[in-house]
Amino acid sequence: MTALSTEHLSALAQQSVELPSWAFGNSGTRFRVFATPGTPRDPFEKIADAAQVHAYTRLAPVVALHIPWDRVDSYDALRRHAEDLGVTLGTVNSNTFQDEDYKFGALAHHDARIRRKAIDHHLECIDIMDETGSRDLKIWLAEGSNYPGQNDMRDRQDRLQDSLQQIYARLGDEQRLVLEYKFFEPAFYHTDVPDWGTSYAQVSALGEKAMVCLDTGHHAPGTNIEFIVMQLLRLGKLGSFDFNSRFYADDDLIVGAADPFQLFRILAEVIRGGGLNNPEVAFMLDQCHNIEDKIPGQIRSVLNVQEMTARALLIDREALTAAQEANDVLAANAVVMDAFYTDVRPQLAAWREERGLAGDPMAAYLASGYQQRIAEERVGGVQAGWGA
Ligand code: PSV
Ligand code: MN
Ligand code: MN
Repeated sequence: MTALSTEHLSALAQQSVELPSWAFGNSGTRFRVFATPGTPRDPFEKIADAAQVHAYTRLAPVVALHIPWDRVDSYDALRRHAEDLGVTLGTVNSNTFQDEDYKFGALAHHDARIRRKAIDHHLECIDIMDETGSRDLKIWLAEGSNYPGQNDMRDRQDRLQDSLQQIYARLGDEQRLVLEYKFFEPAFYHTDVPDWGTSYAQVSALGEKAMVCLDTGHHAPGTNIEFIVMQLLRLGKLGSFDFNSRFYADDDLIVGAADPFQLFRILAEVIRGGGLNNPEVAFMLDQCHNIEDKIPGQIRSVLNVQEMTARALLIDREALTAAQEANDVLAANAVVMDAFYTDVRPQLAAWREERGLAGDPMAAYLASGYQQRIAEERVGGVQAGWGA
């Protein structure tokens, strides 16, 4: 078996995955939200749970917030609470999809009042970023139309650009805006930012502090996502990932669960393009745990990212280039598949123990008693914001 080298392990030691605060709240589908015992009752408890994931894996030192779901009286207090628990506050996600006013759009709306309200919401998010020390403002827009003729798609692009310019102008020197795309839902005919090309066109017109966010669940079946990763890294515009996995639509299931090979291929392109441990690229999870316990769900997720990164690091680049240059199709493919089929778990477990962690972080967490404690102490946990 090919083993991970010291160089590989030091790259893995630097890896950092950002956790979404909403993964710790109750969530579900439009049919039902099933409550999990021990669910956090406020953002402080969400951060405490996220800190558990980091404590057992040393992989997840940053927690992303969602406004207004994580609105608190004092962001400074939230920041200090996070730091006391060994984590920091990360990306601030805006929300223009749960307000009656946004039924027909927000940043692209034709009504100046509603557009102003949506822009102001983003300016408030940047005020919060100033207090939390967050670098990134993430914008996912639920905007579009359901029927041909319902809207003027071109006017909407122009208004979107104008709104984004106003938001961009408020960013501090060290802050960035990342624009997420999604091919459909909740709009079913046209979506204002449906693909990486549209996001790229919109953010390129803003400037250097605006980048694309790639959510792995937001593509049509069969899309070659690693190609998009390659292209955005090549263009210097890959600002962040929202990792999750999907079987059908925007399932938001555990990353690497539906298609570990796809995650491996994505991470191989990240490594090839210089994106691994590159501060330009934020590696976030965007997931919901509808029926499983949330903290173990997040532990499983970050370990999946770590394991697939380790396998991708094992690709013998020299052998691969040689096979490619010799047009040896099968040999080139075999180099990639050899790395993918290598079970790195025993070596990673031993390496964790060398670093003072439990070899099996999931088992260590489950044995810690934390889950039972929060189930007893917390009554009436909050919904993540999704679902019925
Ligand atoms: C909706 O599709 C969504 O899942 C987007 O991916 C956002 O990143 C997330 O919600 C949180 O707003
Ligand atoms: Mn997302
Ligand atoms: Mn999504």
